[in-house]
Amino acid sequence: MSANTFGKLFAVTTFGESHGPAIGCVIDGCPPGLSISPEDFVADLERRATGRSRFTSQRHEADAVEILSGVFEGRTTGTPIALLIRNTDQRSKDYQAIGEQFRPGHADYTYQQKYGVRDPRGGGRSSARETTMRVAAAVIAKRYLSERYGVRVQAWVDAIGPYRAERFDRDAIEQNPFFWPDAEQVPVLEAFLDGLRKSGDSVGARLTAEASGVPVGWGEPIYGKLDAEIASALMSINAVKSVEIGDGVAVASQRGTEHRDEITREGFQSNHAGGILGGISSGQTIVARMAIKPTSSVLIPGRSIDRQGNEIEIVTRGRHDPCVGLRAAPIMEAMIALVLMDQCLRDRAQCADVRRG
Ligand code: EPS
Repeated sequence: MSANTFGKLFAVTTFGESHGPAIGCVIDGCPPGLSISPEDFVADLERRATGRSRFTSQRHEADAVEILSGVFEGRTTGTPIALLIRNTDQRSKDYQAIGEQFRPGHADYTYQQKYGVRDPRGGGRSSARETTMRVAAAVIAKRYLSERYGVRVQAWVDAIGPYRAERFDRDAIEQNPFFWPDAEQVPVLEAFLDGLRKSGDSVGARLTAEASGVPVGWGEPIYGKLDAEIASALMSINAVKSVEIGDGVAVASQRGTEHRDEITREGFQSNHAGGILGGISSGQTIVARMAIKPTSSVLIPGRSIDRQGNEIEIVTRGRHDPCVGLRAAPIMEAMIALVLMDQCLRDRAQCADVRRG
């Protein structure tokens, strides 16, 4: 399979399957001198991991990062950084039937058709497990962006099924298992997800992310626009079905006088553009949204076919997420941070001598 590398100057290649011996990545192009240790990965990997609340898959992975290269005495050396995480809690017998069947709404069908062969155990390479390495690689990008530019990327969930966040309290986001910005709604969400889990069904979610502190000038028109690369990066996350930048789909009903962000000596007076104009960061906060479909592995029987084309009734057993969007906030942050890191290095390569006012 090709296309497992992401980024031009900060290039991340991921590898590994959900039930294989390990997953890993190689990061090429990281600036030298950045301090990194295995402990630095713990917080973000925990935020993304399964089994940390009753509302996610109960697979328990240690997600311990081994740094195999590119770091000497705690600092990056500028050479390729290889990270490895060994899989320790595979339960492949859950997937015996799936090897011969296609879950409706899952990549099982298209992987089989495209390659003529697939590793069905845990979804193989199509598993959400692959996103672990994106989050790990982005720990390095986030640290560089934060130390060098003060960039901060934060994502949260603001819609789950029929529920919408009613208030926005940034401090609440990391205090509940839903990355939800309104603490008062958390008991309602708990009851909803408990009921959903018992019923054997799943549900979709929407997330929003902000990147603050991004300087003006990152992004490469025409075919490397910052918004285009963020959209592509977010769309590459499993189960993402829509991406919006700034006001997103709402621009369709806006007037020019409503949408434009007026500029005074104090700066922009609004941020409908989501911090990007002409594919280049404007210096305002970058705002992106994405919608994640409901997990396709559900306990409720549905119609499908097997590899021989026979019609079957399929029921997926095993340890699945009732709402995979609940684990997507750190993944969304990671993809935005990786795009920003790459665009930062690309901007410096071409425009380091430009004086910006
Ligand atoms: C996943 C199915 C489950 C999840 C997995 C994603 O795998 P398993 O059946 O092996 O428990 O646990 O998520 C992870 C392991 C992870 O680290 O994100 C899927 O079908 O995508």
